Order: sequence, then structure tokens, then C-alpha cells
Amino acid sequence: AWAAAVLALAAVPLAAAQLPHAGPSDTLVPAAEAGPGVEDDGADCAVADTGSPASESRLPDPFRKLDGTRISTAADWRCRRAEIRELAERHVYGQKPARPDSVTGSVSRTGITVRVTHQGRSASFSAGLELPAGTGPFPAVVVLGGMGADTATIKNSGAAVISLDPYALGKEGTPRGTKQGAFYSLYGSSSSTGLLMAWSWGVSRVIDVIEQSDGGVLRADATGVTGCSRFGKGAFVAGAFDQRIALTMPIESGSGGTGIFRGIPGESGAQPLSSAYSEQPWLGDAFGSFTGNPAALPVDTHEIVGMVAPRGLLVMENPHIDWLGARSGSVAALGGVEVYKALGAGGNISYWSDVRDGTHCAARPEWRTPLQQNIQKFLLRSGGSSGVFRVSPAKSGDLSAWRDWQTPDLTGTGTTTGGTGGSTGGTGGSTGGTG
Ligand code: MCU
Repeated sequence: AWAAAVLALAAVPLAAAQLPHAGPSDTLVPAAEAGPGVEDDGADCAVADTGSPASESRLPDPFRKLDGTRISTAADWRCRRAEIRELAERHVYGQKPARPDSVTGSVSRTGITVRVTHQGRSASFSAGLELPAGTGPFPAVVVLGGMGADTATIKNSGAAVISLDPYALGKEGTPRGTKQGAFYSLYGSSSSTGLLMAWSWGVSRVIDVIEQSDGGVLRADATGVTGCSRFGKGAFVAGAFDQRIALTMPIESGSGGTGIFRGIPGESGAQPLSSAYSEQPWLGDAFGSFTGNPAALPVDTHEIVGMVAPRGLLVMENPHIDWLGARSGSVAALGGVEVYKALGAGGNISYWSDVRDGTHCAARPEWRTPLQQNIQKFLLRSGGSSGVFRVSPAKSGDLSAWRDWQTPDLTGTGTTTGGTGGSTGGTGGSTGGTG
């Protein structure tokens, strides 16, 4: 009944939303930070197709390469990250194609238009834009789907809100073989790529247009992304797969979102993987072989969290609705923290599930301050507050039960660009709120 209510909610026309801006923190790890304009800094890494790995009931080691060796330097992370990206595309979300042949469009003070062309096919979509007070240019937060995002706080913090309708990119309600929306107009209605990646691709194309604009309205190097529920799943994927996104803020994303796939079957009341796979074609078609056996997946969502590192990440979850699988979400965040720490960027990830109101995608006073602080740090780059970790005692997972690997210090090896000093903000007490 809850799911049905949520579906009814989702059928309401998407409201305009406003977003904050994102920007890299000055404490990021240079070796692992993509430069401006780089959607995927590991695009040139060769990733071997090693076939199906042995089943692993615990979380795969984020630091172990497909050839079986472990990485030991920050420079190694670039191509290890590319392996995770490739495995996630192959088995979970479907492929995200590189930038299409042509992306054009416009940024005005009220909206953004995008036109994409690839191998003779084209599509167009647009997004709303609301600016904060001031003259700009502003950072911006892309709000997917318009619900559950605190657009007032985003604008009050100094960031613009870009309202993007995910369904213009990938519609819900279609069978997997006949998908619709701008992404599928370009890459084919029978593309095996799921809706979350189609939405994520749309966010990337919006950033392409911002980059090509004259920079008078929006800053191209300061984009964030957020969304709640199914759009929280989309925000998570968007932030993981585009390194130009400086701040990623998934809200109540649940099963198929941040929650570790391996944890969902054992989490009482959590949306089963088979349901997340079949309710809508959110995940890629290939995920269908894993819904009954996530231990066979060579990747899990703690590594998708790791793909966001060392960029800003604020994971927000609701512990009151079992269906949302917040315990599995907490384990993903704790596992992902290990990647942030290894890169010397432990202070760049925050997690908050200790909230009072049980309503799905409610406006929550608890998240105002962390939202504002993350916008300041990663989009305005004007504040250096460390990450916070506030796990609801009701949905607090235990990472040690899920891993048999330890976390290397990748920063102590003096590789490449150096200058990692000051980047270890710490996780702000990763057990806060669990007592
Ligand atoms: C948490 O996201 C989803 C959930 O996976 C679905 O089962 C339910 O129907 O809808 C949620 C949602 O998107 O709510 C708006």
C-alpha cells in the first residue's frame, strides 16, 4: 500500500525545483580529482572482461583489481575506479555512452535547453532554472523529479536550482524492450541501459551545455545533483558517473539506490531486488540475472559510493519505512567511507538517517544545516566543515560483518601530484547518533 501511495505521489506533475551549486573542495585529493570538464577521467583505462567471478557473500574489495592485485597508490585508483565503473555498467545500470556527436543548447536566467545529435538521430529536452539572490554566476544543483529536495535551502545557500524532468530522458511505464525518452531516441528503444543511467546521462548533457555557455549565469565547475526516492536512485548514479558533479545528494533512494544489493534480501521489509528490477526499468536489463543472487555481482554499491570519492557526497535516508532499506544504505556509506579515507578525503562524505518525520520525501529540518554546509564547501567553496555521520539507531548497519578487506592508505605513497595535506577531514565521528 505504501508503494502504491508513493506511485500516486510520483504521478503528480513534477514541481519546479531549485538547486545548489557544486564545486570541488580545496581539500580534495589531486591525484583522484578529475579536472574541470572531465566526465570520466578513466575513460582510457583498459578494463579486461574477466567473465563471471566467484560468488562472494561479503562486499567485494574496492581496492582489489580484476587481475587480483591490490592497489597501493592514489594514482592506481584512477584505473581501478574505471574497473568498478565498467562492472557497474555491465551488470547493474547498463552502459552510459560517451558524449554524443553534438550537444548544443542555451542557458538563460529562467531555463536551459539541450539538443543532442548522434549518428543521425537527435533529441531535445529542457530544464527549468531558478536563481538565488545576487548577480552570479552561480553554482547550481540539478533537482531530478522535483520532490523531496529542499529547494528553498538550496537557493538560500546561494545556489541555483535546475529542475530536470527525468521522464523526458527515460519514461516510466514502458516494457524493457521499448523504452522511450531522449536517451532512447538516440541509443534505441531496445537499449539495455536502464532509466537511472538515462537520467544520469541527461544530467551530464545539461552540464555540457553549461560548459559551452558564456558563464554569465551558471558556473560550469560547480554543479550538484539531488533527488528523492526513485530520483534519489538517479541522483546517486548521476554523481557516480560524471566527475564534473562536485556534490551528490541522494535522498531516501532505497533498493536499487544506495543500499548494498547484498544486504537487501536480509533486511526485513526492504524492497526486494526483484521488485526494484521489475517495478520500472530503473536498473539495466543485465541486473535481471542477479536479483535472486546478489552475491554473484562483482560489484556493490559501496563501490559506487567510492566512485564519487573524493567529491562531495551527502547521503540522506529515512529509517522509518522498512521498504527503503536504510540499513543496507548505511553499510554502503560506511563501505564507501573507506574509499574516501584511503584517498585522504574522509571529510568529504556525509550520511544522515537520524530524522524524526517518517513521511517519505518530507521536508526535514535536520537536513538544512548539512545541506547548506555541503553547498558552501563543494559548490561555493567557501567553507571547510567536515563531514557528518548520523546513523539512526533503528537502521544502523555493521560494516565489519560485511567485509574481509582492510583499507590501504593510498596517500602516503607520494605519487603524482602530491599536496594531499589537509584533505583528511575525518568522517566526523562515523558512529555519531548510533548510541
Ligand atoms: C524509494 O523509491 C521508490 C521505491 O523503490 C518504489 O518501490 C516506490 O514505488 O516508489 C519509491 C518512490 O520513487 O517514491 C516516490
